[in-house]
Amino acid sequence: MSRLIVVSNRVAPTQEGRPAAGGLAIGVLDALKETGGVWFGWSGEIVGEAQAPTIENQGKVTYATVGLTRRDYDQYYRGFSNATLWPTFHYRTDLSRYDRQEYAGYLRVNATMAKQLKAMLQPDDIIWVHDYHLLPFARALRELGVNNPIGFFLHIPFPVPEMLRTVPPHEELVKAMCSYDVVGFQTQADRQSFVDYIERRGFGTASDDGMVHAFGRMLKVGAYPIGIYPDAIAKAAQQFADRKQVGTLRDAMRGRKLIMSVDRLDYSKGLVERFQAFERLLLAAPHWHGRVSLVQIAPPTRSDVQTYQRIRQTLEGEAGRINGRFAQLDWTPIQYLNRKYERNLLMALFRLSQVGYVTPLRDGMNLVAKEYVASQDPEDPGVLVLSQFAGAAEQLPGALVVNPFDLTQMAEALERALSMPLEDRKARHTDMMAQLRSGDLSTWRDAFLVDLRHVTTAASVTRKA
Ligand code: GDG
Repeated sequence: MSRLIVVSNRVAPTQEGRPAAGGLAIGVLDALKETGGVWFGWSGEIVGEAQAPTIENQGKVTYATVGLTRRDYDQYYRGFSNATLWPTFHYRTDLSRYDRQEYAGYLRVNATMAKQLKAMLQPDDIIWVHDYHLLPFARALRELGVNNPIGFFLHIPFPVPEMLRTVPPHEELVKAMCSYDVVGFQTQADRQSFVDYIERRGFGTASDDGMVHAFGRMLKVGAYPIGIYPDAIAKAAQQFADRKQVGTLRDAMRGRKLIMSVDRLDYSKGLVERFQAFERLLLAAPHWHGRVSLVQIAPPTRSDVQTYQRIRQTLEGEAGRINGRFAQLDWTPIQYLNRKYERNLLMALFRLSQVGYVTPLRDGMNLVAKEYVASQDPEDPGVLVLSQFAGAAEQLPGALVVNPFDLTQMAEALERALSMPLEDRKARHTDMMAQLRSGDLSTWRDAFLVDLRHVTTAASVTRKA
């Protein structure tokens, strides 16, 4: 069996078995631990100049990490990846900026990392590249003469063509994406946006078998919704229920209902709207005063990107304002916790709560929504309130699906979730667990890798013929 090489911007070696907060790190690590292979990418360190990768073996996984120079970090990571691509791909062109130097840095880092990886490659390696930082990575490898199969998975949404066109080098980026053999998206809608861009601009065509012919290449383009391991999460949620922190919250909540939200602190997650909709519930339904609290856990990320500093301030202001308006001596409506918690503890907190409140303005998938469902007690499950703009909404029909721009609708959904009869809650939970089991994390990984191996085999057969 050929070796699997996973490439992502940030490699997250486990510290005591725990990766960083963030869906990509969690998904990739769990997927790679079973198959074994190499994980190549940035170590998270800033260095004086580019060097050969540092190698570290942990079980079946070999971590190969490289540092970034300050200039690389500023231009490639903080700049083009997180101040241009991330906001635009999340439909926030108002927060997006474009700087030619930063784009040059983005291409340069992709080329440097491709060179560093090439030195480690064996002829039958299969390469799986992840996320928006590395859109041109396959092209950079191809320019170095690498002919191995290379697949790409985008964890975040792919915007509709009109939105994509606001990124000045859009054409070059899409052309570069066509150097992959398989390009995967979270949803059919994202896949369609990519195909629409190619077809409408006359760069190529898609056929019914999922293949796209564009820029003189043939690639498989598919939707591969990322999953979780629902039963492992259910078990962890149950096992961690007797942790001290869970007990403390349980005591504090006696006689009160709990709404739980967990997100990286990011403007795409709709946190401000979420707080405001909760405020609207308190305004419309005074019977909930003193009887329900929202716990929002939001560990800061990318805190050196300006837009992230701003969202943090706004949110602190909103939490303070709403609490100031409604709090009583023995009741704080919003508990806003700006720090990271142990993952299994989060699952136990989900299990303790009556409502999971997951309302991003845009999200590729949103693993928290899936984790919330998996963590519930099947005999007394909580209700998921979920944004229609999370990829997960395509797969969790048992959720109360809301438009996060409609604060009144969100407040109504909260009311409905808090008052839902047990039978209804159980039926929804059973439905969603079945979905989560049939589309778990290994389904995602295997479906992608089967396609990557298949396309490659087909291509080599064609070449030989
Ligand atoms: C990207 C896409 C896509 C959160 N806080 C803590 C913590 N987390 C964990 C959650 C969850 C993960 O981080 C977040 O994953 P999401 O999927 O919700 O969101 P992104 O980080 O934006 O992930 C997303 C994902 O990639 C996978 O493809 O679903 O759409 O944006 O697992 O539980 N973990 C710990 N402490 C925290 O405080 N340990």
